[in-house]
Amino acid sequence: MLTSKFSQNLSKTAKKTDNYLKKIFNKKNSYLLIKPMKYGLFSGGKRFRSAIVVSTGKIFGINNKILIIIGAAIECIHSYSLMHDDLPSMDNDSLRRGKLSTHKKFNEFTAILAGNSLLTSAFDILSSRHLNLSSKIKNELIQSISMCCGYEGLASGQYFDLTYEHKKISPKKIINMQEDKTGKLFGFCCESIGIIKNLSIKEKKFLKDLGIQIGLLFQIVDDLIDYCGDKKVVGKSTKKDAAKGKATLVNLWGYDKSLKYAKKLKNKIEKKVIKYGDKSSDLLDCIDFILKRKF
Ligand code: GRG
Repeated sequence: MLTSKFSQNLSKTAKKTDNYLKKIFNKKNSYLLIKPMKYGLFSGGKRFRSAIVVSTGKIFGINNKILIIIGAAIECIHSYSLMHDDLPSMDNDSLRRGKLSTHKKFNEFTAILAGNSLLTSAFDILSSRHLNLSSKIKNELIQSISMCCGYEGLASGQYFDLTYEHKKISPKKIINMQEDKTGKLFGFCCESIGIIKNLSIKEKKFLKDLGIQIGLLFQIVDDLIDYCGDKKVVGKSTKKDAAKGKATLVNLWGYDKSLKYAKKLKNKIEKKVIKYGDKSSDLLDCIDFILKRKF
């Protein structure tokens, strides 16, 4: 069960993130792509990446409004990646967050263009005057998120995820692929805090690597949920990875060994976070949620 404190925090952050995003997109309803963009963006996501930004930012005493804006930009990219992930040429899924995936609700070209527009909206949000940070910091944030999403990050991870289907892939390669596909965006969630606080290169790298490990744990648990989760609870089809011959640790090692690996990884992450003392309790709650989650 989720602790009530954690679920309250998560829904508070989700609400604030959604309110910020609604303020931006509700003003733009006259543009026809806004409808599919909003469909994919406001379809009931947990906003867990926003929660990672807010809880990491809390450790360093960063203003909540700044954290919500950064989280909003990240959630645009996350929703974009899900829209494209569901496309027929990628994972070809009809269900997402308990609803028709965007290309099923609209059509394929609309989902591609709405997804692309959510990506560019993230850059718009990070460069906006509402984000009360210096141009130098905004520039570094945009540069870092760009690298997380492209050929060094999400896009590369997705490329290998699709390329590895029905092949025997080593655990090391699976982990590298998942660190790129899912970990790198989490890496940015934590690294962004180091950028805002103007920390040393070493400290920023520590935060980025911490986020990547959190993202890897999140992905491994996602694969465990795919293996044994309930479609109604998860909001998307389950048991797809085996059918598609996906290169996952669960498909390679089985459920029990993968769960054991995930628990070890969780301990490793917690040891890193604990060094931040009392202020890290919200981030520790987020990490705890990852292994407990059923959706
Ligand atoms: C360059 C951004 C970009 C995308 C193109 C399609 C693609 C490349 C990458 C896909 C990456 C992907 C789908 C990773 C899966 C990550 C994952 C575990 C998603 C589920 O996240 P949750 O549970 O979802 O946070 P909700 O619905 O709660 O938001």
